[in-house]
This record gives sequence, C-alpha cells and structure tokens, in this order.
Amino acid sequence: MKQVNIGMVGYKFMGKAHSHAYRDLHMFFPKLAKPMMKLICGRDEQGVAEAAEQFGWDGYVTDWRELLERDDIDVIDINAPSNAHMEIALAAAKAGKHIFCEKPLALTLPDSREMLKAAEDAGVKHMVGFNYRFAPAVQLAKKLVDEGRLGEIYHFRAWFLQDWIVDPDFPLVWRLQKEIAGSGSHGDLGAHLIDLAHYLVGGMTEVIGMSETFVKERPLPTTMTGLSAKGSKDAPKAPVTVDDATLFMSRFENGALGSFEATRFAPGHRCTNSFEINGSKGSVKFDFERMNELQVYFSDDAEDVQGFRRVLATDPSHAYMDAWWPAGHTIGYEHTFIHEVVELMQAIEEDRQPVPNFVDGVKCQEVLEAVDRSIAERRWVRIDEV
Ligand code: SOE
Repeated sequence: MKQVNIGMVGYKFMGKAHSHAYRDLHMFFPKLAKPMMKLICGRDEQGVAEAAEQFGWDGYVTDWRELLERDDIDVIDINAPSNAHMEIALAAAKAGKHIFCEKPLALTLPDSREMLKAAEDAGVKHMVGFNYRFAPAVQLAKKLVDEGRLGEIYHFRAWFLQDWIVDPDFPLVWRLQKEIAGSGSHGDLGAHLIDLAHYLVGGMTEVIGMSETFVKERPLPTTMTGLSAKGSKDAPKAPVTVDDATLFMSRFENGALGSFEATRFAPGHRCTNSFEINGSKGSVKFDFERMNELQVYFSDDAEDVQGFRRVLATDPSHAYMDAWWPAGHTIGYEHTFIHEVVELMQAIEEDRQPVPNFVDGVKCQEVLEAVDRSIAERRWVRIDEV
C-alpha cells in the first residue's frame, strides 16, 4: 500500500482537526494511500511536544524549515495563522513538496496569486482547506444542481453567523488583528460562503458590500488565544483592526443573484453556516448545525404534498457515506476534514490536482478583495477589476 508522509505546521484548532483526519483515514478508507504522521511543527516547544504526543505524530520540530529539509516528507500541511501561509507555501513549493493549506489562502490577493504560481511552477499538488464542501449533504446539493434537478438557478443566499466575540471584553486574539488574519469575519467565515457559492453556483461577476467593526478596541489576551480565550477588563486595550461583520450582494456569471452575510455578532448562533439555493424547478436549504440534512423542495411534487422535505444524507448513495456507518448513523464536523484528506490522497495517487486547490483559493480571494474595494469606494466592483 502506498504511504504519503506528512509534515504539518500548526497544532491548535485546525492542527487537531487535520491530525484527527490523518489518524482516522486508514481505518475507514483502507484502500487509499495511507497518510503517515511524521512531524508536527510549532514555535512553542512544550506546546508542540504535547500536541505531537496527544495527536499521534512520530515527532516534532520548532522550525518549519526542518520539514523541508527532510527527503521523506511528501506533503506540507499549513494550518498556522494566515500570515504564515505564504512564506511556508513558497518555500514548500521550492522544495518540491505537495501543499495542503488552510483558508483563507493568504492575507491578500497578490500573495495568493504568488502562491498559486509557485505551486504551478514547481509542479506540486496544492489544496486549500474549504472543508464544508465535503459534507455529504453539501455534495448532494451540488449533485442536484449539476443534474439540473433544481433547474435554472435564480438565487444563492448564504449566511455564516457566530457569536464568540459579542462580549466587548473578549480579548484581542490573532483573528482580530489584520496583520495576522488578513480580515475578520469576511476572510474567516465569508471565505467559506464564497467557496460554497463558487462550488454550487459558479463564478461571480460583480459585488457590493458593507462591513462594521462594532467593538473598536479590546483587552489584550491574558490566556490562550483561541476561540475560548479569556481576557480581563483591566488588561490594556488595543484597536481591533478587522471587520466584525461583512455583508455583500453579488451577481453570478449564470445570471443568479447572491447575498452573503458573515458575522461574529449573532448571539445564539455558534456556527450557523447556511445557504439556500432557489431554482426554476426547486430549492435546497443547508444548515451546518444540522449538517447531515438537506432540505429539498421540488416544484413538480403533487400539489397536495408540496413542501420542503428533510433528506438525511447518510445513505450509502450519498458521497463518502458508504465508508461510514449504517444509514441514519450521522457524522460530524471532523468528518469534513477526513473527506478533504480522502481527496488529497486520491489526487496524489491519481497524479492530478486535488479540488479545491489554490486556483479556488485565489478565486475566493478575488471576491474577498472585490468586496473590500467595494466597501472602501462605496460602489459595485467587478471581479475582473481586482
Ligand atoms: C472560527 O471562526 C472558525 O473556526 C473558522 O476559522 C473556521 O474556518 C470555521 O469553519 C468555523 O469557525
């Protein structure tokens, strides 16, 4: 059986999600190439050593350059904060390593284009971590669109709502600092919606947006810096340099209209990543908090039973589900990452680019940037302007 050796940079939230995916893959997808968890990298030696032991890596390093010097590493997995993506990806491409990079691909559109060019020039495989594509219910939505079962698409409407920074005393973690994160809810949550829109409906032609930073400054963190960080009212404060919420509208190449809302200021919404598609023959609705389900409406159902039906996307006929449990036994967030790794391993074995790859990362970044420009200039911006 073929083995693919992984070196990974990052060991926090996404580091754990990716590690879990590598660990579980072979148990459920035994025919695929097996990812071997060689080395994990982080700057804090104690933290990364503990992660290596807990997640099951063979060893750890504190400088990512060491991963590139190793002949036995095939893939560099980058899930460190966004400002680290480009430098590591460029060096990994130069070293001839395949790259699996978390979203958003880069801090800016030019950076993302440089990453794509470097990966293409080097002839390596490149993948970007838009994990929500890999929920079987989302794949079902894609199948219905592709097979024309929703007809001509009129509307894509999507919203990604969270509430983890509503408290004004929530500290200024890295995700709230532009030089590290690139943007706030826009690049963190909106990026997922944009990718889903591209995947399900297609390219966009123009956008117009607005955004707000409701809490302008926050206390510096006193404990860990993740989504559960704790702050203190008495800690010194510093400015928030990203958006708390960004909304935009778009036109698609196929004539459909889009609306998008990304916010971290929606109390009660922990991770409401939702979309609805309306077409001439029907509609679908998805909500990640009920990720095993797709609500489906077909206009040609008999009139007396018309209505949205709940399709549980857990049958063997649904994407990836024949590898999991008997029908009706649901899967979760972590499975979206396992399915990403399925795609990565298949692409390496079949010697093709995985999907989504850096091309999709750049396309997403184009929309992020066009929306930013639209907000700055208070006007519609065409995608081909950026
Ligand atoms: C935090 O907002 C976060 O973990 C994002 O960074 C992820 O990309 C998203 O999937 C869930 O929320």
